[in-house]
Amino acid sequence: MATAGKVIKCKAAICWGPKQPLSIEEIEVAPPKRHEVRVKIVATGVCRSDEHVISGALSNMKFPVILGHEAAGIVESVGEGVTDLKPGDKVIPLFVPQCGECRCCKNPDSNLCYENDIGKYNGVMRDKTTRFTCRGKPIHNFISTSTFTEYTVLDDIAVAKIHPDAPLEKVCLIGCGFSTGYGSAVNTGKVKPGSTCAVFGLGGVGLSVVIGCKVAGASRIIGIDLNNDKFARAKECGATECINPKDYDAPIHEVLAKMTDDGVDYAFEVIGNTSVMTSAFSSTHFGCGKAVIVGLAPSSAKLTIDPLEVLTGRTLTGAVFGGWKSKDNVPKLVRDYLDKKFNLDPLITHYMPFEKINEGFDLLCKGESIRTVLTFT
Ligand code: CND
Ligand code: ZN
Repeated sequence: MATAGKVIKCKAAICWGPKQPLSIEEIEVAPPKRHEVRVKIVATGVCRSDEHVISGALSNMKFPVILGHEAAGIVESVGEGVTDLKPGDKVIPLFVPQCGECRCCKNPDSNLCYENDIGKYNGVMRDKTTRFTCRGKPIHNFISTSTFTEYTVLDDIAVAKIHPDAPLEKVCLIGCGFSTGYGSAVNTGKVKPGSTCAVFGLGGVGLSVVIGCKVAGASRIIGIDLNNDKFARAKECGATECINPKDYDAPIHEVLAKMTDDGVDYAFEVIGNTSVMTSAFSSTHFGCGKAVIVGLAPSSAKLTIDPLEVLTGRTLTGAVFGGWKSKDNVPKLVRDYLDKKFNLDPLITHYMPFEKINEGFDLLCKGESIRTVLTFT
């Protein structure tokens, strides 16, 4: 490519600090260094985790930063030492990288590579620097990805090559929302056929949990949300019934206990609210219930649980990116999508040009969208 080895000027959405709209600006993107890849982003989704930074809920974030972590694109150029990717390859950035060498990567039961930047938010590449500048200032990276830009640079452990037939404006959801929810049910929860599941929060990630519970053969999937507008789509994805906590005087775990002969087999918290996490745990059946935390709570939040509920045989667990070892499994998930094993259409409510990114976040905050996919023209 004519741009290889050169600085690229392009559009990006800069988050200069919390509680202000993203600003579309021209940035410079340096060429990839050793074991790095420069990618042209084609489509990127608007996820609640990005909004947590904009709202200030994640307090240890470094600014300015280019957010965005759910995307798909095409390799523009590769740095030295990159063996598995070449210009023109279709790829998905990985917000949980897979180095293949750390203790977690070597453990078949874990997917949380040591090279991840979730919670630490150092905002840099593996070599501790960034490839972005804007108005002469360096701009931080976001969780190994930064996809709210026409071009980004990724460490090669944070990129998966996908099938050349994959429609990028759909499979971008495999970069976060779909895989996180679906994997939370099939990997982390290990939902069994015939079981009863409760899914708290029916946004893009929650609906993907519902899809996972259905694929795993759950016989009852109860969707819970404060917004009744989310129910029709949840049923389309496989929820067998939906309830709104506002319609009951009793606490929601008591309502669920009545509905399910003393509690559900699996409960998923897909909101990021610690009091809902407590209720989700209390909603599970003694002796065998399992609660899975999927939602990302504000930085300083603490979770309260009754130890007797643990003692009596309930399990509390959680995972990022649905427990998938990312580089190994993202290409397989894309193939499963192409083989029609699941449908991403019910998760996408809006397409918009990238410049309308703030509108995409407004829709999410008003509860009017599931996923908005932003595209570069
Ligand atoms: P989104 O905001 O679209 O969905 C949340 C849903 O919860 C909405 O439908 C709300 O109406 C509903 N809701 C809010 N409060 C309550 C409440 N008290 N009781 C019942 N329902 C409520 O978010 P999303 O689906 O994009 O993301 C969901 C969470 O998952 C969020 O915290 C996000 O940061 C997190 C997440 C985690 C991971 C991971 O790797 N574990 C990856 N991506 C996102
Ligand atoms: Zn690793």
